[in-house]
Amino acid sequence: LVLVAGSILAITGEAEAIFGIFGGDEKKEKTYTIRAGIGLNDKSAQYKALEKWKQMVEKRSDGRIKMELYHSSQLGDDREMMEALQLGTQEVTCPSTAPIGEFVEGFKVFDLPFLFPNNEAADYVLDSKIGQNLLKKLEDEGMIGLAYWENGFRHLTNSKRPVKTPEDIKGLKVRTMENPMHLAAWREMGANPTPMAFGELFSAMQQGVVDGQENPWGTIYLQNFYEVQDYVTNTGHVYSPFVLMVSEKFYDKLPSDLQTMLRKTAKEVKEYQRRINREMNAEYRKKLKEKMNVTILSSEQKSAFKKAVQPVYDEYKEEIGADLVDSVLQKVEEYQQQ
Ligand code: TK8
Repeated sequence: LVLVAGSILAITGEAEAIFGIFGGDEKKEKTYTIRAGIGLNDKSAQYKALEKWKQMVEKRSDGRIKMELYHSSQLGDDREMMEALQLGTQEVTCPSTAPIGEFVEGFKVFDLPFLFPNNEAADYVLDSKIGQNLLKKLEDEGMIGLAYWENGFRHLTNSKRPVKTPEDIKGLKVRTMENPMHLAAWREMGANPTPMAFGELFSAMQQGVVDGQENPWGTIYLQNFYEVQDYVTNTGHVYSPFVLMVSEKFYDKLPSDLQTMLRKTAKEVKEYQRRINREMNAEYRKKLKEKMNVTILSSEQKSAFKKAVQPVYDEYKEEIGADLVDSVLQKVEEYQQQ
């Protein structure tokens, strides 16, 4: 009996395979290669999460998808990699939202200074309809947004002096991400900001082309920024989300089961990525005390920075979309009332 049942199963299996081939579903037989590139190095939470995603994707696609990972801007900087996704010459990248704002204006909303009071408020807004609708907008630009991962709260480092007040920032040459709103915020704080790709930053600091930069604790530590920067202040002036995205040109070639699997796994890994990123940021904040002069601001001291950047809200509200800005502010408020 067992034998009979076994051979019936075997026949059914074979029949299905033959059917599959003659059924014309050629896509199902094909294999695909994903080249995924990021700006941070292979010690980052971003890279560790990509490794996890690669494992999942290769396993769940039964080997139909193979993923190659590239870190440290090996495939280009955030903006260049997004352009490659548009052209279909690269399949996956995971930029900060700041450079995305140059492709889809609405993304600038998340880079408004001091928007999110903490990580959880960011999760609440990003994972809500508002965040998801913005991801959809990427499709008009040839990119499919899969999930929000996290870069994190950014803090100011510099090679000149401890920063305790906005006055201390006066005249500092600060590198910013490529987004005019970030430039405006640093101008309001009295700095002399310059936009620059992440891959050029270390040598720019080393050569004194810029005095400072801002990034999360993990990046400051793991990219060895402390070798060329003596001072860090926990400004926490903005929270940077990452967006894991895939080229629409590539995505459209995939059979629908693989499309669904990519979306699902990207969201599953999101939880892991955010968790280890937060753990790492906390750990490296401590470790940086051995490497740098660390200034921790009181909430009163922090208010002075908040006040200094307020004009950026009025300056950019229309450009971002007044309704969008209001709905995000309302959502943050809703989070705080919970
Ligand atoms: C990495 C960038 C980087 C960002 C920056 O590609 O440019 O400072 O924080 O992490 O997205």
